[in-house]
Amino acid sequence: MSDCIFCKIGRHELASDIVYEDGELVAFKDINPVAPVHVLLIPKKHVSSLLDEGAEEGMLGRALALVPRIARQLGLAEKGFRLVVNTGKEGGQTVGHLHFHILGGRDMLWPPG
Ligand code: DGP
Repeated sequence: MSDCIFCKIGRHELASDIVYEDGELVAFKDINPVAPVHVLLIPKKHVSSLLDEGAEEGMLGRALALVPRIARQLGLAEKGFRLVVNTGKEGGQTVGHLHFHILGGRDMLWPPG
């Protein structure tokens, strides 16, 4: 999707603070952080959400397996972190490109708002 902001970040057409990148996935700091550490992990390929048929098992598995590595890199391994995938309108998704929020650096509340 040529006009998708996260596709543009993945193609380096839009500036972002990248903390991890490989051929398939990229993680960058959220522009509007809600925790001291707030990073978004995305596939470079356009996948609109977890409900998209393009959200295939292999990519999802690799993304999930990468989360602890990124969490350690960000200093979140000792105290823990939260992983969130807002999905669809009622799920609170505002950007139509699959993204995993990695949140840490403070105590998280439950239930979430
Ligand atoms: P969600 O509500 O789950 O769709 O989260 C979208 C997140 O994306 C939100 O926390 C703000 C972040 N975001 C939106 N636009 C940009 C951008 O251009 N750059 C970066 N780094 N983050 C963005």
